[in-house]
Formats: sequence, structure tokens, C-alpha cells
Amino acid sequence: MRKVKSYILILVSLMLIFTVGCGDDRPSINVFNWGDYIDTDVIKEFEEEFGIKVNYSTYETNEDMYIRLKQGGSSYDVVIPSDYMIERMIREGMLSKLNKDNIPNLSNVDEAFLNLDYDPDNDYSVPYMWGTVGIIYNKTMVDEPVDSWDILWDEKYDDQIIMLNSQRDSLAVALKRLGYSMNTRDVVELEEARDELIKQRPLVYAYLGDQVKYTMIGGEAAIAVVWSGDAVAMIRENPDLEFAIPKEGTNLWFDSMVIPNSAKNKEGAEAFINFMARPDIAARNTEYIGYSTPITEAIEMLPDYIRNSKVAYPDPEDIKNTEIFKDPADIVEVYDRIWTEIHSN
Ligand code: N2P
Repeated sequence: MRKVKSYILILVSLMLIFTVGCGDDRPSINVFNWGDYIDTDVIKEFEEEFGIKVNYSTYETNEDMYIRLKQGGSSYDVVIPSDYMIERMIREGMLSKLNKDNIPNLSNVDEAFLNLDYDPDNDYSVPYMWGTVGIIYNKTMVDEPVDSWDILWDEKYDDQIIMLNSQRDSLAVALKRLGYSMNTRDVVELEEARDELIKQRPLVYAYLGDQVKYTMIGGEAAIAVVWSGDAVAMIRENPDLEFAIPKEGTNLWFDSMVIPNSAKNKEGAEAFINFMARPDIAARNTEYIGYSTPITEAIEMLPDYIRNSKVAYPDPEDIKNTEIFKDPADIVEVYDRIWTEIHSN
């Protein structure tokens, strides 16, 4: 009887060891990124190589991401906001300084993308992707030259126009069309842009985020405001689509990886950021999502159709007339109010 008891004891202990051993007791990081903005195999590869589990979730706009972080509740180790939002998060003390010793791959970033105004010494951010904003249009539905934001207010395209569901991008379109800076601090100019967007509303099929790709690929609308990398991905799927940067000028943007100061695994976050800046990994993400990499050596690894794409890698001439968004700082509430007014009208 005693023998049986000890067998049972051994069995139970073994089962216990087995169960605990199989539980996921790896260290983990929480990564919060834009939707459709990574090759998911790259995440798996990071997990295998570093023994760190990645809890991955996504957002559609900088503002959505910001609100989620401010709400607290969940903590994130890596987030990938755009320039002006990084500037704001630094100003508000939301980010943690990077230990650059843990991110040697920062040296793979092309100089043109380092030390920009939003983070002058890259103390907080490592560039991930960059691009422009422009118009994608379906050549079978639009048979005039597309070179101005004006086309988005042309009644001929009633219910065929898609706008970006992102406050700075949509306001930038209206502001540039009016001949103003997309960083204006003049409330009258902002309200004029608001009124133009309200006037345009009846022509707009929808304000979309990531779904714009499927809508345009499927030929459901004629014209859309898009980020350049999405244009690359769309043109690959539907050759009737073409991309143009309007003559009134547009936005040049940079999305960079940062560590919020509420991060629970800063070293894991730095390992992830460093991994993403490795040329072969950056090349795989770039090929998968269509966006433009700031990692010089990664560009050389890309297939010709991306490397030679003027949408992804425009000539300096094409991006002469661009502005980079700035944090509106003390008037950020005015931008928020204007955006709400556009949508409640
Ligand atoms: C990817 C969104 C890209 C972000 N779906 C543009 N800044």
C-alpha cells in the first residue's frame, strides 16, 4: 500500500512539473504597432532567437495609440508613433531614454533619418519606416491628369473619394490646398480647412484607415488619400492604380520605435528595436508591407520592383515641396476640436 502511495506521489509531482514546465514562463514584451505594418514571421523569429514572447496589438492612428497609452491599464514596451507624436510624447515625459549600447543597429540607419527635429539626438527613437502622403487613383475611372488636391473636391467623383481617417493627414490635405502650412497655428486657417472638409463630406465615400487598401484594390472607389507605402502595396495588387503627389505640397513623415516609460521589460524592448533595425529583418518587413525603410543596407536586399519604385523611394525633386508635422503643443486641443467638428457635422 505504501508503495502505491509513493507511486501516486511521484506521478502527481511529475504531472505538476510537466504542467509548470509547459506554461509560458518566458519573459515577454508588449508591442503596439500600426495595423498591417510588420511581417508576422519576423515576430516569430524574434521570439525564437531571443526566448522573449511578443504580445502584439495594433492601432490605426497616432491619436488612438496616444489615448490608449494615456488611459493606462495596459503597459507597452515598444510603440511606433510618427514624428509629431513622438515630439509630443517626449514633451509630456511619456518616453524612456534608450540605452544605445543595447541598440548597435542604430548605426544601420541612413543619416538622412537621424537627428531630426522631433528627437534631435535620437535619445528616444529609432526610425522604422518613412513615406509621403498622396493620391491614389484608378486609371479606369479617372482620365484626367492628377496633380492637385482639388480633385478631391470635384463633384464628378461624387461618392468615389476616400479620405484618410487621421486628423493631421486630412487637415493637411485641406490646409495645403488652401495654400497654408500643415503646421499652422492660426485658428482662422484651421477653421477654414475644417469648413472645406465639411463641404467635401457629401462627395466622400468613406473616411478609412487600413481598409482603404482593399477598397481601392477592389475598384470600389476612384480616388483615395493614402500613405505612400500602402500605395506600393495596392499598385502591386491592381495595376490600374497610380500614385501622385499633388503640386500644392504634402507631408513627409517618419515612424520610429520608442519605449514608453511605463514599459515593464526595457531590455526586451531594446532587443526588439535592435532586431527590427537589422538589415535582413528590415528588408523583410519592407517587402511584406510596401513601406520605405530607412536602413541603407536593407534597400539593397529588396526586389527591383520595390527598390526602383518612385512611390517608395521618390527622387529628391518629388519631395521638395513637403512639410514634416510638428507637435501643435499648446494648441493641440484646437486640432482635436476641429477634427471632432468635421465628424459631427
Ligand atoms: C500602416 C500605417 C502606416 C502609418 N498601416 C503611416 N504613418
